[in-house]
Amino acid sequence: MLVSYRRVDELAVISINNPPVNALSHGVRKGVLEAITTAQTDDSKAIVILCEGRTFIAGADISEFGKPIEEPSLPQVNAAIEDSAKPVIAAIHGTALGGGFELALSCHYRCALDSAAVGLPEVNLGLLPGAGGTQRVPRLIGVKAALDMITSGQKISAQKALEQGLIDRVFDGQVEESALAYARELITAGAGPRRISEIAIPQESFDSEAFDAYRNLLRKRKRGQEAPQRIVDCIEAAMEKSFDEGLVYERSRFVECCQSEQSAALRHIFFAERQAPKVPGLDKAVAPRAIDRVAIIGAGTMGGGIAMSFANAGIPVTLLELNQKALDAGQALIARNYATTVSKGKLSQEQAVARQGLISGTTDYEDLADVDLVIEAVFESMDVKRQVFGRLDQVCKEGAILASNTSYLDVNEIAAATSRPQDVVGLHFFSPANVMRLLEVVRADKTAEDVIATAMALGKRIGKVPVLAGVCYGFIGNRMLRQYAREAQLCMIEGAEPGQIDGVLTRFGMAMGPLAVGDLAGLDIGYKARQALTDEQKGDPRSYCIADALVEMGRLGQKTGAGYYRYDPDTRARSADPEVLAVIEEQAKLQGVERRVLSDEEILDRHLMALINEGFRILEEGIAQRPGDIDVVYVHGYGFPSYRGGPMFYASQRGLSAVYERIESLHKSTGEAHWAPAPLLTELVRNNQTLGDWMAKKN
Ligand code: 3H9
Repeated sequence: MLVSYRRVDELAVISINNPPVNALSHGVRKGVLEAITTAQTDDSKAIVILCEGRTFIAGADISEFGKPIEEPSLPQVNAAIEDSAKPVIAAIHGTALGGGFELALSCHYRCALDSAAVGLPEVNLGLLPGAGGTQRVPRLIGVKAALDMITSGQKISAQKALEQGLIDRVFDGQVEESALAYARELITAGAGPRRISEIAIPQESFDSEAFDAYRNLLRKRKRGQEAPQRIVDCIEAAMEKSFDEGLVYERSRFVECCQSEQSAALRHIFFAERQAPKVPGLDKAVAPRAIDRVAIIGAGTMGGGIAMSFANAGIPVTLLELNQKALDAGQALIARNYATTVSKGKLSQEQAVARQGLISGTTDYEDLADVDLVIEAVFESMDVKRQVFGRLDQVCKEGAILASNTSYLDVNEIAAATSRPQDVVGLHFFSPANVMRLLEVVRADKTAEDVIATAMALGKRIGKVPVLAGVCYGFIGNRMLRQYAREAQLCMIEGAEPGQIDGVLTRFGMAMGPLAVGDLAGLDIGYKARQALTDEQKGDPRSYCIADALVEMGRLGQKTGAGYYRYDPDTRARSADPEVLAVIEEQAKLQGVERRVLSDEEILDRHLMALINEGFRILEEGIAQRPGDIDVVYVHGYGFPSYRGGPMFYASQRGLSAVYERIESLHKSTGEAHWAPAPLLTELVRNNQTLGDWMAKKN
């Protein structure tokens, strides 16, 4: 039963049981409405709404969005709760989120366990609170605090909610027992229904200018996103309109958001993130290995960031470097990173000290004898990696997982340097590793099933989104990135300036343009990698000659103050550099390219189509398990705008036949083999099928 109703003496208890997160599906809404109606007719004196299982209601049922709304809607349920003639008390444990918190706000009193949290995260799904949240929250905490809470979508702790007045009572111990005691207390005190709708919004100097200033702030902070702007509209309406008119206004804006492409994209990413760690075909009986102690080889930026990811999750880490000096430098960098986090107020000094205390250092491989997992994060060279793995094979205990953080290299070849390839896996983190959420888990030919199960579970434990990838040059993300980066080079030599290319892509929503990213990472990295290749392996010189010329001039990117752009030594502000234009023009001449004006549309399409076409190849080869996995990789590892759902979702939204035609036209106009439409794309378009059809057939 989704919703049950029972009496405990003079109290009516409405209990919701819709695992895993008590989402407000149609059945739950109907059940709550019926129970509230029943409670009006008996001799109960107060009504308590609580949830079974691990959490209070985590929101509307997201899988119902995009389908026709079945009545009762949540606003109808909430209206019935607020109208109740008897006091209604919400008893919160776990998280009360979105529609779940809005339901609690319709109750007359809210109590919570001290471990609980509340929030309105709708904005993360391209939505706004559509069941009274934008109208009730400002009445309780004021306009500014409501704007901050609802546009950020961040959860707040029960304690903070108590201080703000969003919750009336916080207790520790057992939720039901404490909530019933609180309800009895209210009855004894003669407390009746207390409706937020009847509260006037605290007077503040928030006029239309202040609202516009807030909208402008959000244009920067939530670039390209529509829902945050609509949230401001609703909160402004809360100030200007009556409560009932405000609700009507909120509802209409909610429906608009719900039908938007942005919300569809963000909902796709929400489910894709949760789908990604699942590996079909993996025997469910396979138990993950226990990981209690981890070692990282290499204390550079990457190794240090990985070490922090584990320490942040409470897992002890040993950091190994070749010599004490390098180790000291690595540990100093970690200390600086923690200090910055403390100075930003994101961590307390004690927490930082505790986390840092979990990271110890060594220069001796013998100290790794007891660890359960080693992650190698050394220089990207097969020889060096094979040496490291040979050494790990000698010192690590039986059953230890040996992982490489390689970004491109063949994990089978690395595994072959050990006598235990079944224990070897790729764990590809993204820089800065303590911040970026993506983790590519690379399954080599002989990687054991329980190693994959462990990697997926561990990824989640350390707060990452793990995505399974097969072995190929660059796995999912970097393999696609090569095609994308290549287009940036070709657009440049054919006529575009760095600022135009980066501008087009950032306006599309990418966190940074490809050339600014190159400058940030350092142009010497790609240059060095190319030096190890033959001319044939390097491919078309037009796709790297500008980068090579800049490196040879000493322009390595931000670290030398100049790359594709010039950087102010003090502020790091970037500006266009005529010297770069001269280099581009010279290289175009040398390559016999006649420069022309490229439209923004051409630039955007070429970059996106390059990603998409390679994505289809990756899917067909089984390097990625599903289109959603590719989207998760691009959103969490490469700054692709989540509100566009990732490259494969974008392709589906644009229409596969339109995408095919665009790629085929690029193929025809350039004559380049890499623009040949991927066979899977061609097949789907020919059969008038979608990626969803393909996945359904595959499973
Ligand atoms: C809203 O409320 C709109 C209203 O304002 C207006 C209405 C009119 N629906 O994340 P987990 C599934 S918008 C459906 O791994 P955790 C999830 O897919 C909503 N399904 O667990 C997964 O399924 P599976 C506002 C949902 O413990 C399983 O539950 N609310 C929903 O790490 C476990 O999820 C939100 O945005 C849902 N609402 O984290 C909250 N939520 O096992 C969204 C979860 O098949 N949810 N599932 O893969 C969360 O943030 C996290 O799930 C939560 C638990 C923190 C609750």
